[in-house]
Amino acid sequence: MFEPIALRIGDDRYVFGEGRRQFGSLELICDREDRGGGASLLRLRVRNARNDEQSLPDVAVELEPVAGEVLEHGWQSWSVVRRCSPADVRPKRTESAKWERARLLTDPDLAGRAVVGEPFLVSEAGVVGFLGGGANFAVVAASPGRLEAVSLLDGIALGPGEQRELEPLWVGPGDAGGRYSDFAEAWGQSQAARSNTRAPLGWCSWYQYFGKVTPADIRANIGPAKALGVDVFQIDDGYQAAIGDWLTPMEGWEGQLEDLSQEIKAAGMTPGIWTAPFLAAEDSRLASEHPDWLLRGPSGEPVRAERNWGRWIFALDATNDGVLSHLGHVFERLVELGYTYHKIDFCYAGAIGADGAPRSSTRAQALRSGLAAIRKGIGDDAFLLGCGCPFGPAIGLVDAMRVSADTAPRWDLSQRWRDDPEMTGFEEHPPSGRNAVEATVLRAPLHRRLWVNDPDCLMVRHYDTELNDQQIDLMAATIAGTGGFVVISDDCSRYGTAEYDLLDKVRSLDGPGDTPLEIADPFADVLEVKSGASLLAIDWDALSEPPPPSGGRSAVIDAAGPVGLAWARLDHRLDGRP
Ligand code: 9PG
Repeated sequence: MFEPIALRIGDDRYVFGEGRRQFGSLELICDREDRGGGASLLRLRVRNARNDEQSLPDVAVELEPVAGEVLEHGWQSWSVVRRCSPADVRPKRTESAKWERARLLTDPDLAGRAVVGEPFLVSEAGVVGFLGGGANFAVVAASPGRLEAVSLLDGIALGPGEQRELEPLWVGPGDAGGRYSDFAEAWGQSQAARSNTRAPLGWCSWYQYFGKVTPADIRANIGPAKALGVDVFQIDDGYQAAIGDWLTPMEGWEGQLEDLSQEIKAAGMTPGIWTAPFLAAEDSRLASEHPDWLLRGPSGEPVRAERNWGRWIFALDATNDGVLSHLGHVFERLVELGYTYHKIDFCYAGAIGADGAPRSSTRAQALRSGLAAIRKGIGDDAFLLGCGCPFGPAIGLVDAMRVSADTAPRWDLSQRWRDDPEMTGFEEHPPSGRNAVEATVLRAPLHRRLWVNDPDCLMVRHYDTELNDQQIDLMAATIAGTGGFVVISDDCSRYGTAEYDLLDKVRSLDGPGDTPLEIADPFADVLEVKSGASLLAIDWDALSEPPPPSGGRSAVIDAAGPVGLAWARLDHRLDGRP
């Protein structure tokens, strides 16, 4: 199972073999190490056998293909995560704009051509995936009758006689659920994961106030949040003059960041703040004052990383020393202003790279050095939460990672997202309650092995929402049953009995449920997530059935099956009854 069959170097294919071999002007050294229990590790090194510099092609190992279902798993927090057949490649994705494919996939050219595990593929026959992630990106691509583990070397230059070690490939045939945990364990260990940081109870402004948040909204929540036992009080997007200008307040926010951090601290909570450190809006001060810091394509034009906030957004070049010292400065300053909890968002922008431009470091190295500059700026004791972030380069630098698409105060996609042609084939990506639940459940085994999993915020409110009671319960159960990192995002000055009761129920699992998690069988009809003390069961068909003819897909959830089941099982274990 998963036996290596062939090597592919650029466009050339060779029979697989271990040891040292020369292919044209490149030498490849391949070792295989037994990791016990049937798992093994494949280590590849490439050496430039020429007398001059050469640019590295991608290097792939073709493996015996697998039958049955696999898990598509995209590289960053909001990428698609879903169970599917390797034949379900979603050809429509080839029609999406390049920037959209580049933000959701490690390799935009694979969109619509393969079902990809980035950087690991869970299948019914076991798991194949790359460890590490700070040196180079890598993916495992499946299509009918074909399985390839590809190291993406981004065309970087290797000097004469120089050698480079690629991230190692972990090959673990066997039971899918068990192997998923084994892989996550090995992955975390390979890059010194920060997996033991205490997870605070948080409050976040985004899912109640969105971009229109005001200092008055923040003040209205400080007292009530403290009364609920909130430890970290986090201001999200909406305080800054422009994307990129984090230290310049938007109108109405002058002087408020300083004042609010004092008030939050005086109430006994830790101030937290949102930034998107690798982005710069086209009309930001950052972009106009430091045009040399922008990532640029071969003809010199800034690379468009994002279409959001009603404009084009550029990416910073994280290989530029000026950018790295800028990041260090911004985060030192935010700490001086009192903020020691940092949600850093849209981090994929630090890793998109510019096609066709010469590179001295890989995209993974670029992102990792940017993240390291941020960690240095905030210091070792501050809490760092990655979001919109490719996973591998962040391991060992972040304390927590968003592992899902955005949640929303509605179960299904809003009309805006359903009408967006860019989303065709990526329907699991845009904000919705369902999308947050599905990815959170399918990524549960990463919790406390790579970091603390952030399932996105919990809205327990029964006002200002399109969610019905069952959907709110299911979302709460999912968060409680996947590690219990709870960040509420409601106007909590309006909480009543229903909200207090639900929050109590979720928080009762905080301690006992916060252990490394196992998925019994990722492909089961009723998917079970187990911690040391809790069991969350989700009826998968009820989550993902197509819409009934009469209306939205949420009707399926109204049938109460998965909701009742989830809470029944959680309560069952909590009470200690058989
Ligand atoms: C603030 C928000 C919140 C949220 C983050 C992130 O695909 N998209 O267009 C897309 C837009 C926003 C987004 C995620 C994806 O949300 O996850 O919690 O902080 O930014 O702008």
